[in-house]
Amino acid sequence: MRIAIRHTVAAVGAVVLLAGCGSGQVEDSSGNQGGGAGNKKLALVPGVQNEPFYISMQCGAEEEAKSAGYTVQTNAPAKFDATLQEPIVTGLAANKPAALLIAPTDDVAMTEPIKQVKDQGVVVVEVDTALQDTSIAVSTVTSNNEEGGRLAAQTLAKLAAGKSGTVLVLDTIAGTSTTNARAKGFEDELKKTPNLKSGGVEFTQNEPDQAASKVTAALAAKPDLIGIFATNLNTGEGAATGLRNANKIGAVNLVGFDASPTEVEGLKAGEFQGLIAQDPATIGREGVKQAIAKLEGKDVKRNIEAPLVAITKDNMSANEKYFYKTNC
Ligand code: T6T
Repeated sequence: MRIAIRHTVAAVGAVVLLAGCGSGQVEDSSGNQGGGAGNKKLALVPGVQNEPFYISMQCGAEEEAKSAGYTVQTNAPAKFDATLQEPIVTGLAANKPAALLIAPTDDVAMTEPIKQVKDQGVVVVEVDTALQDTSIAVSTVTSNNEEGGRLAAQTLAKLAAGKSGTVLVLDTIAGTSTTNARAKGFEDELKKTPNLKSGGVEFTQNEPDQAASKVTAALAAKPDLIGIFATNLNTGEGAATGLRNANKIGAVNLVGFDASPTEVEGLKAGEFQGLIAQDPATIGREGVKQAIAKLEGKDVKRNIEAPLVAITKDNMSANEKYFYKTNC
């Protein structure tokens, strides 16, 4: 079920500012957006707190901002949940940043709050996830998530080496643009491997416990389960727990997304057979670059693709630079 959010805060401020310039963007005397050339504050609103993917993104963003003379204030919801992310976004009105870098937790429900901030003159850049409405952000920096799903299907096909069986996709939440695209890319690519049958897509709400229970249920319902694709970090870590609890480590191949310390340890230990790692620091860095370019009246790239890499035990050491951080 999709989340409905009420949008009340900041509406008054938005009307006043809109009346001032008519375009929905506040401009300083030089014609730049972002509420004046003196404002060097950037806000980063990730999808969830204390998670290595977003910590690595924050590190990249802070590094880039510092070298350009800007600061980044990061504030993330306690859970990957639009009802918790929305008040953080509307609360920005009290201490307006020049630009907002945001990973929207829902591709529809977060539209209105983000639009309200944009209407107050704040430059919006999407980092990682995106809204369905492409008219709000000036730039979107993300991995090619469909391609990541296709890479996961190819990895599982290789691991199956011609053996037949069912493959399950564990996605996070309907409305998370990135993981939904990964599931789609995976399912499309899987059709090219007739020995592997799709066991469908199940949602975990981004909760490791739910991922573990989905694995337990799938092992009981699908005796020919041969592989699992977990579309993100929490889902992958939970799926590994499910396989461990059932003594099925290695018997069912697990390909995860992301490269958290726990996932990397899991790959070393044989709990995962593959990981599709992203480059969150580059996403943060590029997001800041595009925000500053817009603020300073320079050219902005509307869409930027960050690198992805398929990591297995064999090529782990060559890909250490993709492992996510827990601090900068
Ligand atoms: O996989 C990343 C991110 O790309 C996705 O949008 C949400 O989940 C993560 O943050 C990992 O937990």
